[in-house]
Amino acid sequence: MNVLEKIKSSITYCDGGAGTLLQSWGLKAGEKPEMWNITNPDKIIKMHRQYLDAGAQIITSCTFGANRLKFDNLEEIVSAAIRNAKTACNGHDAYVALDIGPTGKMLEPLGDLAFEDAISIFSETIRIGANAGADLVLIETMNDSLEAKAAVIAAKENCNLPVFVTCVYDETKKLMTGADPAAMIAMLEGLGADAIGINCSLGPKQMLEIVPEFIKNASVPVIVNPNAGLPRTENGKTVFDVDADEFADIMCEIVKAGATIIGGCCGTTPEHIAKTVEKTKNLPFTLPEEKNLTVISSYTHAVKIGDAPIIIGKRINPTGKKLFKEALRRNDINYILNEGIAQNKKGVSVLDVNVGLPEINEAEMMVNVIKALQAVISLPLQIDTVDPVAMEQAMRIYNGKALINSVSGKEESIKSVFPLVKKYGGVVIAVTIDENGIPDTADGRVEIAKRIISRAKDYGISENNIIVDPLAMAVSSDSRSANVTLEAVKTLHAMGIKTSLGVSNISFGLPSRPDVNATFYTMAMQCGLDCAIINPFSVEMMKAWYCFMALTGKDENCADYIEFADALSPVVTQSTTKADTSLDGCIISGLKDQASIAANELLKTLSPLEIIDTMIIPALNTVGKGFEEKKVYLPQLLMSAQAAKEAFDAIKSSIPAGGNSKGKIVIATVKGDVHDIGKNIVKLLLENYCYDVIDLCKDVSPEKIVDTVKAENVRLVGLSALMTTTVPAMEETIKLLRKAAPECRVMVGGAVMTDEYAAMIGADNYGTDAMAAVRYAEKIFG
Ligand code: B12
Repeated sequence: MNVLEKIKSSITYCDGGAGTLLQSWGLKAGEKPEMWNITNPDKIIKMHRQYLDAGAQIITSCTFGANRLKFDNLEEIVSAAIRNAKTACNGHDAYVALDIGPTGKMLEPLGDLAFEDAISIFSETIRIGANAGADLVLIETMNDSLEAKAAVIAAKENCNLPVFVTCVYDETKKLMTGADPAAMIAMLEGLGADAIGINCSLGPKQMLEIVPEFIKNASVPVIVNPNAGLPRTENGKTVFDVDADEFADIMCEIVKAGATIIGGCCGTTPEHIAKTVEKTKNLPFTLPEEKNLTVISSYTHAVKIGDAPIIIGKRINPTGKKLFKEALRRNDINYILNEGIAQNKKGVSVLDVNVGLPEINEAEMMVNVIKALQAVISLPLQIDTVDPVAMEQAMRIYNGKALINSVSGKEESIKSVFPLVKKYGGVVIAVTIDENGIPDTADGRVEIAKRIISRAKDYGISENNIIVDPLAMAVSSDSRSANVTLEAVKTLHAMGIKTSLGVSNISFGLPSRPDVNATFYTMAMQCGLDCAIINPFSVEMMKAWYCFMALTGKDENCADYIEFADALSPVVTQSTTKADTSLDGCIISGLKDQASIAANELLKTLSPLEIIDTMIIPALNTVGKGFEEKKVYLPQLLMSAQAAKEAFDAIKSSIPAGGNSKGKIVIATVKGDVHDIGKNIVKLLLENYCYDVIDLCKDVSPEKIVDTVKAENVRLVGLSALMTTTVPAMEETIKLLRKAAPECRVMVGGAVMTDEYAAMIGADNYGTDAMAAVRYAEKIFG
């Protein structure tokens, strides 16, 4: 039986954590366990055997961190790891999973690792592991959806092994970079993962609460590998509190909730697995049902198509737009971002992205626009192009499961689009046109739709991943045209096939087009239309949509309609398409270039400090609050921080440089902390007051600070920390400074700091803001 047959026939047991066992056999803190595949193979084999004896049927190779960024001898390590696991399996009916953990670097735009480089890093490990004889690839502990996507693509491109993927969710049921389970399931099932689930970070009790989200959305078997409880620190050591018995009891509940592939992660031992096997083995085995959902996703959430009509914003498209075309020629991505942000504010669910212009490189532009949009907007995108190269590159880089516009009934189109949909996942809009043109009857269009769907199945793409666009044609040139389209929508809807329309074609050549469009839109929704590509700045169209939602009972208590109607003041109905370009607006939206322009503009009327205090800091506070409330995601937080930095840089150049130095001051954001905006303001002000500032930047080790203080004979140090978790690093730095340079004074600051904290960790002074740093420096240097 291969592993895919196995997971579909009974509960399948994975192994548990490696760390606890290996440490008890001599693995030192900081030593890389992967090396033990070569230096201590007997112990690695012994660990695997203990798990196999406990009942594990899938054991994971000791290759979690095995990638070329961390090891020069990758080939040797990975082959040895698979060999050790296979040796351990002798005499056991078990499978070896090639374990793939995160690269350890953040992907762009959050970090500096390019998406294709991530794919290449994973590919190398996967090729070696597959050649060495692994039975499956287990991609685990992923906390970023884009990195998970890179790993799955690498697996699919480099081997034919089954691919299992588990990610790390926090207690708010989201990945670090924002994705919820439904979004991850949509993307990973689209990419062809064979089993999907959760591991690490949480204990079984917390995971039990997430399992229903998986069962509700997944069609493939669900994996649950919890830690032995929530990790906590005791005397500098990480400890886990859930013992084998309690663990196994909760795992019973997890199996009852629908998970069928189970094991453990950090802190779990062979005993945890043995107890789990013993207590769960006689429980009923039920696989998740095939969901047949039509669902797309972004890097934060999934959008299900079919419940209520969905608006696809159509304004990122150069057709008939002079300014847009010029922006594309100028490579003005900000113009496009503004269109996206403004449509997002209007409440669309998906953004159409079309950047096709004969004179530009569409594929390159498409990729850049998708990256830029996904850095600041969390809506799913519709990739709208007829260029197969642009389509493939966009689908590859897209963080989620995209909507694709479009495939037609022409064989040429089918042959170029469907292999991409099969490989990358996606929901594709099928337009009812073929080699013979557009049929002028509803039946003719439905026939093409059926043929496209049947051809999709030949490629292994299911009907739920196809949305049919039966095409709206100008009613001014054929008075039957609206009826034909509506009839086709109705028939397709009755067949359970999802539909979409580009609505505004219908009014071509007529006066007062928005009224015609809106009426047609309402009629189409009444026939069951699922999606429409519309201009969300058309008040008529939005009225049609809000009214329809209210009238069909899809808007509870008509609340959305009332809010919409209230906002329809004469000013709003001017349908301005401008995003907010005030400085705080730019920072909140994460628009870097515009933040810089806005800051320069403000300098004409405000002082640099006024801008910092009344614009930059409040905007960052708004974003920070949104982040805390999980309304803003890490990528957006990062873009806001970059926008603040741009504004800050603009202001900096207009502050006059100080005179002769009054003294030397070292400043740094402490180890483990990368927040440096506040520290930079402190630096700016100190320099402004004629101090010679040695800026050690961020994430600075205590040793480096001490060395600099000694080498430069410095009398004052300013330390910044913004996280509760980095206050200990500040304390450590102060301790070292006291020993090495007792005469040196230390002032501290940063959002988490308070007077009490500062006293507790032995600082000489606490400053609430940058001015306080200057005042203290004046005191020290006289
Ligand atoms: C921007 C930002 C980021 C940016 C940082 C970019 C950069 N280059 O700095 C990015 C996106 C990278 C980021 C990442 C993370 N962040 Co952050 N981030 C923020 C945010 C929104 C604003 C911080 C800021 O710049 N404020 C504006 C500046 C001007 O204020 P300030 O630093 O306090 O400085 C002023 C004073 O304190 C003082 N001061 C500062 N230093 C010093 C030093 C001295 C000597 C003196 C006298 C005075 C002084 O003067 C300054 C001017 O008046 C805050 C939320 C918030 N509103 O504070 C969260 C926040 C700090 N981040 C947080 C978290 C959790 C994270 C992440 C862990 C997220 C994640 N899950 O990965 C990572 C951490 C990465 C790391 N290892 O450090 C949490 C911290 C929670 C906590 N209490 O521990 C916060 C509070 C958000 C939240 N509520 O959850 N973040």
